[in-house]
Amino acid sequence: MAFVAPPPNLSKERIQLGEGTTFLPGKKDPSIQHLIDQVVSNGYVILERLYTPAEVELAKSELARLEASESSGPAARGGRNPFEGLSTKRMYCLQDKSRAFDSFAIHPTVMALNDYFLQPHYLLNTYQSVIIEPGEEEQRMHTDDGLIPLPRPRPLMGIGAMVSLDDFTATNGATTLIPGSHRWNDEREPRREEMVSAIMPAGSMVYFLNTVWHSGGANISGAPRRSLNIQYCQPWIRSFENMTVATGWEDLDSLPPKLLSLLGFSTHSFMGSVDGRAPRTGVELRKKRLIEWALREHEKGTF
Ligand SMILES: O=C(O)CCC(=O)C(=O)O
Repeated sequence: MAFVAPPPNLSKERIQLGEGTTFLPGKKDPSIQHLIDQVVSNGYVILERLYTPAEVELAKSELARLEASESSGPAARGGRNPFEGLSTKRMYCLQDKSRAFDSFAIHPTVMALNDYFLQPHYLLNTYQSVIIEPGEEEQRMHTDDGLIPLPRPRPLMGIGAMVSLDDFTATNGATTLIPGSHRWNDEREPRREEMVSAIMPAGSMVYFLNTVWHSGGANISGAPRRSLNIQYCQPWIRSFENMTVATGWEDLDSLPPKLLSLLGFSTHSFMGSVDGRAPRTGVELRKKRLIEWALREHEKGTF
């Protein structure tokens, strides 16, 4: 992996959607043209019954199993602030918790959409479950690129996708979105009345540009609304060198705190967190897990 010259300026190929979003179009799979058209026009598309009932059932049973376990994470029994949702349960880092969730994040249709809207080698930005319990209020309206202070029209930073593990209804907290808001400039403020609910059967996905205004809905039904929140981001949203992996974890205490912070053992709001916690805590938990794994393997005689 050599350090090579940056590519030529591709700015002229950028597409601008209204006054809100610009993006460099990537590889287009003609079989999904109708889906691309909906995303370009509304900012989102609903992909009905993308996943099999068996995949959905397995995901729900794994969520129930994980929720009961010690390693479920700090928001598994309720959010820590109104944005996470005080009556909303979240488990982060699903890719690290069970193999049952793999197929959701790499569905070919989703990858084909990402191949068009994002640049090659895009990344998983967050992978979490969002279980909105009865009584939860509407989440604050937001865009998922809200932590990046660039003026609109701004480059597309990523994609958000909500997978319904239960039917999403008008009363159980279906994600609400404002159609066309990916085209808005910075002056335009979102209004609740403009939002529409992503009503869809279990096993579906609402796929949206992260310049779209949206929120979790209020759950006034009697049952939880289970879902997966899968977000992807541009491949360039990271440092040249992967500093948190490139720095030995054995004796992090010997590094000056300022250097640790520069190496990514720090957060910008939620960015940089590990399983909903500070990255340093995440690393220490992983070290412990590795030591326990090595001891088990040693007992088995592997080494
Ligand atoms: O739960 C939902 O429907 C949306 C959640 C969301 O947008 C978020 O937490 O960023």
